[in-house]
Order: sequence, then structure tokens, then C-alpha cells
Amino acid sequence: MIAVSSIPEFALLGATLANDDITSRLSTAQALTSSQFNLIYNAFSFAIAAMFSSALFFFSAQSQVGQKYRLALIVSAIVVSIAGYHYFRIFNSWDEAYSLQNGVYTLTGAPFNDAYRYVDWLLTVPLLLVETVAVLSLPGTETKPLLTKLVGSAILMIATGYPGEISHDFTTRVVWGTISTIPFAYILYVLWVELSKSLMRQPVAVQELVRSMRLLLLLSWGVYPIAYILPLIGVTGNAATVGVQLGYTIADVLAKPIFGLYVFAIAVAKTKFDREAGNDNIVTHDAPELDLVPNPSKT
Ligand code: RET
Repeated sequence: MIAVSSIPEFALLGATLANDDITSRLSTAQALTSSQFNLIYNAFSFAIAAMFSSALFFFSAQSQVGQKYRLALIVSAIVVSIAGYHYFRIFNSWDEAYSLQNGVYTLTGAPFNDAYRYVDWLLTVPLLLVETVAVLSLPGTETKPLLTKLVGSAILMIATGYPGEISHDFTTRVVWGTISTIPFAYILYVLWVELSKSLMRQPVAVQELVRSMRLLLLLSWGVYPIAYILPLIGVTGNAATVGVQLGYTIADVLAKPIFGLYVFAIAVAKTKFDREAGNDNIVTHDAPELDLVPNPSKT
């Protein structure tokens, strides 16, 4: 049998259920050391650079992929543009929330705004799902119901995660986090099944990329609940603030620009395959005349 004393969270949960005010309040940062403040400051700055540079890349790489994969690339570029803007706001909010006094960063009273992150997810997660489904170019009839299920669940996941995120109360964070995990698990399950099913329809050269994309999706999405849970499993004070922000930032860079690169690589590989198989309707900058000459097969 496991000794209860070896699991401090149990004690904390017990105290919370007993309505112990002091133990049920999650400890949040009052002051940060300069290395803690700078770690997050630099992580946000890095995220801004990663988002905007990848936006430029995805917008300018349109000509390298076939017509039917362009939507995936455009959506990818929009996702990282939205995220770049939000990271800019998050960065400023962080900067305004702390000021350097006697060698430590103390709270100025201006609250660090977590809503930017959640608004960002509310916009970008549905778009990421569109991007994923678009690059697979599933049969038309399958796309709409699949996206409806995924987007609906994503909105539910984010909306129910927010009350827990901004609460300083242990139980509130646990309850909303648990509710949010239900649509989260459902999305990952559906995506895993759909990506696995679509593997069989992909050319061999694309299969390996889809497999890696599936893994990246699972790993990057998995970081969010882990970061969320840190204050619940004994990480307190400064470490909790730093851990949550660092976790979300790493996950966002993996889930948006890096994931977008996979989408781009898949689009390029599928374009090449379509071209070789002669079933492409590719319009590239190398062949602008294709755009101008009427194509009888399209009428
Ligand atoms: C929350 C609350 C706690 C429980 C779970 C969460 C999951 C969040 C996820 C966010 C994904 C965001 C992405 C953004 C990219 O643009 C809300 C932290 C499960 C999975 C992919």
C-alpha cells in the first residue's frame, strides 16, 4: 500500500475538500529574480520572432505548392500572424506587470493578462484544425462533419480551461481543468484516428511525414495540460508562474510554426506526387501561362 504521507498532493486535496482557505489558495509569484523575469521575457521575444518570420515564409512559399494545398499554407500563415500579434501583447503585458526594484522584479500592480493567450487559442486552434484537415485533402463529404466536431470541441476545451487558469483556488483549477480535458482527449483521439486512416491514402513519400506530424501534434498538445497542472502538483510561487508561461510558449512554438513547417513539407511532397502522377492542376509561378490559358478539362 502507498503511504499517504508520501503523496503531498493528497494532503493538499484533502485540505481543499475540507475548505482550508490557506492550503486551497495556489501560491503565485510576488517577485521574480532577474533571471526568472528575463527567461520569460526572452521566451516571449523568441516566440514573436518565430511567429512573424514563419508567417513571412508561409505567405511567400505559396508558389511552391499545388493549388489544392494553398489553403493549408495560407491558414498556416494566418495562424502564426495572429499568434505573433498576441505574443507582442503578451510580451508588453509581462513587461508592464513587473518592475526592477533592488535587484528583484516586483509586481507593479498592472495585472499580467492571460486573456491574450486564451483569445489567441480561440482563434488559432480552430484554424490549426482546418489547416491539418486541408493538407490531407480528404474527400469533400468527410471534411465538413469532421471539422464541425473538432472545432466545436476546441472551443469547449479553451472556454472551460480559462476559468481555471485565472483562478487562484485549487479546487476551481482542478474542476475546470478536468472539464477541459474531456474535449481535449476527444480532439486528440479523433485526429489520431483520422490521421491514421488518411495514412493509407497518402503516397509512400508522404506517409513518413504524416506520421511525424501526428507525433508532433500529440507531443505539442500534450505540453499544455502539463503546464496548466504545475501549480496543482506542488510547483509554487515564482516557479509556477515561470513554468506555466514557459510551457505554453514552448508548446505554441511547436504547435504553430514547427507544425506549419510539417504542413508545408507534406504539401510540397503531395504536389510532387500529383505532378508525377499527372493529376495535378498546379498553378505555379514557374508556369503562369497555366493560369491564363482556358483549361477545357475544368469546364
Ligand atoms: C487547457 C486547460 C487545462 C486542460 C487542457 C488545456 C488544453 C489546452 C490546449 C491548447 C492548445 C492550444 C494550441 C494552440 C495553438 O495554436 C486549456 C490548458 C487540456 C491543448 C494547439
